[in-house]
Parts: sequence; C-alpha cells; structure tokens
Amino acid sequence: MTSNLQLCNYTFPKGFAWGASTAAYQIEGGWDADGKGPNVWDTFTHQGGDRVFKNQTGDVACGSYTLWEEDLKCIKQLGLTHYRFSLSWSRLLPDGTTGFINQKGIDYYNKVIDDLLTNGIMPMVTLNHFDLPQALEDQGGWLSENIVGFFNKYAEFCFNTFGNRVKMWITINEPSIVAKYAYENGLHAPGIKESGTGAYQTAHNMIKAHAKAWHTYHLLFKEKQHGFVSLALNANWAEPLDPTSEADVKATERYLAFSLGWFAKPIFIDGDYPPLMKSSVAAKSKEQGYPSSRLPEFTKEEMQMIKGTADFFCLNYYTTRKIRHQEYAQARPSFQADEEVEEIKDPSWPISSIEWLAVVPWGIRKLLKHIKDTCNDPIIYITENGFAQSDPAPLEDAQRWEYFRQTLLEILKGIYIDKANVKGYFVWSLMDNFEWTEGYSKRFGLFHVDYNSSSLPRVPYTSASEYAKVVSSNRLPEPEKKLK
Ligand code: PNW
Repeated sequence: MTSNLQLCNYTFPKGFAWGASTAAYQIEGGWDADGKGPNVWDTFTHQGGDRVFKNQTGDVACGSYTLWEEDLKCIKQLGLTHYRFSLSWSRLLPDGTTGFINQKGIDYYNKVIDDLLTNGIMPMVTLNHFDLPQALEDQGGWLSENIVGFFNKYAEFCFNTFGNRVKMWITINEPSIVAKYAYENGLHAPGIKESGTGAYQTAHNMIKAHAKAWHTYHLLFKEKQHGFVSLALNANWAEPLDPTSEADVKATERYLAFSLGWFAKPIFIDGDYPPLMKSSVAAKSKEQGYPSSRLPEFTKEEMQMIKGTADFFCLNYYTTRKIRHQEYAQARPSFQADEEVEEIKDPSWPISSIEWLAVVPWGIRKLLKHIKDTCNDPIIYITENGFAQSDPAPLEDAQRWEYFRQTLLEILKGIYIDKANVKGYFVWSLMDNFEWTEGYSKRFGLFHVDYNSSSLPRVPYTSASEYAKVVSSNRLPEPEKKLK
C-alpha cells in the first residue's frame, strides 16, 4: 500500500487545483455600501439577542469590499491556482430580483474576476453562501417555492454577466446547513425554528433551485461558455460507535442518508431522496398523525429534472463522527427525532478549538471512497477543509499545519490507492473571517487578520508558508514515519 504513495513520490496529479475559499458575508463588509441591499445575516446580526458571539456583525468583517487588492496579495503569496469566493446576491440585486441591478456590485466582482485571471488564477464562484437577500426572505425565503424562480433568474443574470470569464460555478453552499440551521433549529439567519418541517421543505426548494439553474446554464450558456456547474455539499464521515451492534450500523447508514445522501442521491443518482430517509420520516409522521410524510415528494417530472444536475462533486470536509442509535422523546416532530442517531466525538480525537470540529484526517479518505462508490465516481473537488484556532491565535501554528499535512496525505491515499478522482483542494479559509455564530472568536485563516487595526492587515500564519510550498511543488514533503 505504501509503495503506491512512494511511487508517486507524494506528488499530486498533474494539473491539480490548489485553492483557498471565502464567502461574501464573512469577508466583504460594506454591508450597505454603494447600493447593496440587506441580506438575512445583516438583519440577524443587527437584531442582536446574543445569537452571535458578543453580538458581532459582518458590517466591516475583513473589509474585502474595499481591500480586495490585499486579498489578491495573499492569494499570490500562496501561489494558488484557484480562488473560491461567493457573490453577494443583494449586492448585485438589492431586492433579490432583476428588477433593479446594482452596477457598483457588478463592477466590484468584475474587478475581482479580472484581477484573478490577469494573474493566472482561476475563479470558482459560489452564487449563494448563506446570505439570502432579506427582501426574498420577507416573501418566505427558502421555505417558499417561489424562491426557485428567483434563484434561477439570479443565476441566469450571473452566468450572463460573469460567465464569459468564470468557468466553475457552485450554485448553493452547504444546503444541509442552511436547511437545518437557518430553518429548523434557528441558530443561523434568518433564525426560523420550524422543527420537523423547516429543514425538509427548504432542502426541497434548494434542490429544485439548484437543478433549474444547472439546466439554465446547460440550455443557454454551456455551448458558448464551456463552464461547469455544481453545488457544495458538506459531509462528515461516520462510523458505528459499536461496529458489532446492528442498531448502530443501521443508524450510521441513516446518518449518511440524512446528510450527504439527502442531496447527493437526488442530484447525482436518480432525482429522489434515499429510501432510509423516506421511510424514517414517513413512519414518524404517521405516528404523529400527519396525513402524509413531512418529507415532501418530488413528482416524476421533477425527478427527471433533478437527476444528473452536477458536473463535478464539491465536498466540504471538516470532521467525523461515531454514531449510536438513539431514540428521542416525541414531544414535537424534529429532524433529530426522525434521524434517531446520537453523534459522538471519540475522546482520542483532538478538538480544533471549535467545539464540533474534531480532527480526523483519515475520515476524508473514507468519505472520498464513499462518494466514488455511491455517486457514480464523480470528479471531486474538496472545496473546503480547515481547522480553527481560538482568538488570540499564534502566528506559529505548527499543530494546525500538521492537521493539514495529515489530511493531504489521506487525500493522496484516496487518489492513488482508492482511485478517487480528486482534482483539487481548497483550504477554508484564505484569511480569518466572520465565523457565523462564533463571530470573530474562531480563526480559520491561512492569513491572520488584525481586527483592531483599521487597515485590517493580513499576516501569514506558518500554515500559509507551508501551504505555499506544497502548492508550488505540487507535492507533500515526505513523511518521516512509515505509513500504515
Ligand atoms: C462551513 N457544522 O460551514 C461554511 O461553508 C463556512 O462558511 C464556514 O465558515 C466553515 O464551514 C467553518 O465553519 C459549516 O456545525 C458550519 O458542522 C457549521 C458546520 C459545518 C460547516
């Protein structure tokens, strides 16, 4: 097994994409600059109520709306081949619709895209990364089926405006986090708590919105622009707590069905949800006296429309869980009670200063294999992977680089031993930024941002210089210890 890696000399495949990722709300600031409309995170953070660490906001963040050139310097210093960022929908279309277009927003992203291309860096663009225009949220947001049409218009506008230069598109970032956090448990903006229905309903609309936008691209733009469209799915790897327990093994299958399978199966396979998910939600709904399942159904036409609508697989990987079968009191319907699992972090796994992020580098290899086996062996880009430090974070972050290195080693095994078709790797994140409910207290950056200084200086962590070496050589330094 080792020999495969030694044979390849720890070198990544030719043309491997090396990137870093960011998202508009987390870095841009300029929340009401130059005609930008408000989005759900503007509203949510401005409402206060201690839902975000110290009631911090993205009003200023890293100031990237005015400091783009500083970001570009960081990107060039790393020598990246790719940069993933997201468009702020309400900066381009202040009320979410094409009824009014904000030219200043177009100018900003044109500059970002053109500067990247001038420097030989390929942009990968996310259309929506958690920051839905508030005007659309006021009409029901992702809960309303009308969003499918609004999203499609927005996507068409973006393909039309930027698609002559952008060839890699991600429609929606992490729909499962949006569904569960924004509309089910209410921890993320807009803070809606529709337990037992919110997540399913919004996921249903996100899948349709994604698929429709993919068709729009392939019908109207593909021939001329030759780009690729996908969506970014986050997934934890999972293994049964007790591998000899049939209940835990089944629970682990359920956990994967309720996370990755929820989106990957309809989009990559056959237009429909995983059977385990359908049967679980249907059974619980029946017990609870619902006339039909709380999990909505796709019509035959919708399934046809949805299946096969991703040109590559974008994986956001952070962590792994041990899974135990667990029934929950049925006081009210919930995603958790439907799923019937308990997620456990093995005590031997280091915690990367953010409570949910246990460091499990080998999980990514297993997940890559799982995606290869269950999603038709797709081309895979790892569009996010990272480890947070707490504030204050030391610039010398040797331990964190060790996590990156181990993860990259597992990716090499995935490529050369398991034959997963991995074409690129993007670090989350280029620089420290607004980490949603954690505010600025967790630092995921390759570059440190000093929020106390008005010029918001970016300074590289040790991880940045180590990553730059990997990027420029396209290989990992040989490990000292023998590989398993
Ligand atoms: C991703 N979880 O979100 C997002 O795409 C980024 O915007 C974010 O900054 C990054 O991961 C780090 O958190 C996640 O609770 C949010 O498991 C929450 C979870 C996972 C990913």
